[in-house]
Amino acid sequence: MVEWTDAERAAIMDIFSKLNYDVVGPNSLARCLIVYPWTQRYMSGFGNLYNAAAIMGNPRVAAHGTVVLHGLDRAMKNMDDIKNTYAELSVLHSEKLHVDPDNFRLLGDCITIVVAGQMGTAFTPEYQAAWQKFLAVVISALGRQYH
Ligand code: HNI
Repeated sequence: MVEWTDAERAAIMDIFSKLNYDVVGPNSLARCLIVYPWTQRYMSGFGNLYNAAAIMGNPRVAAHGTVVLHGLDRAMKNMDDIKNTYAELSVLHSEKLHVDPDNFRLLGDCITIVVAGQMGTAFTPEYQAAWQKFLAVVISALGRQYH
């Protein structure tokens, strides 16, 4: 069971309250596909990923980026039981999509960079500490069903 202080809970809630999921999601996933091009292999059905401009303008990438942010929103709303909240999602990524779990950390890093860019100075070291802990729990839960 993950323990959260009141300050950590408040920081995570405040961060999400400030995010536009339709901006952060698409920018984060596009960034991940550009910075770590091997992650594109999972999006082969997404159409044109030929270069950074194509990826940034790809509507399937944008739509899926938003889906990912709403996935994180579910974890935020279930901070005391992220592991079970993500059990099915972990099985999906493991057994159906065969996503290498290391890629969760790569996408997580890209999301963090976009969140920091969106929030600017409001993304304090204390906020980042809570955010990194939240992402670590999410990534651990997503990797839970991998064998
Ligand atoms: Ni991920 C589908 C959430 C990381 C590749 N992913 C989903 C769905 C959610 C989701 C939610 C939709 C499930 C459904 O349809 O029921 N993915 C997340 C979250 C993270 C994550 C919260 C980590 C922060 N996914 C990744 C990574 C990759 C990835 C790192 C590959 C690099 N995900 C996929 C693919 C799909 C997917 C591929 C299916 C998309 C589709 O439309 O078929």
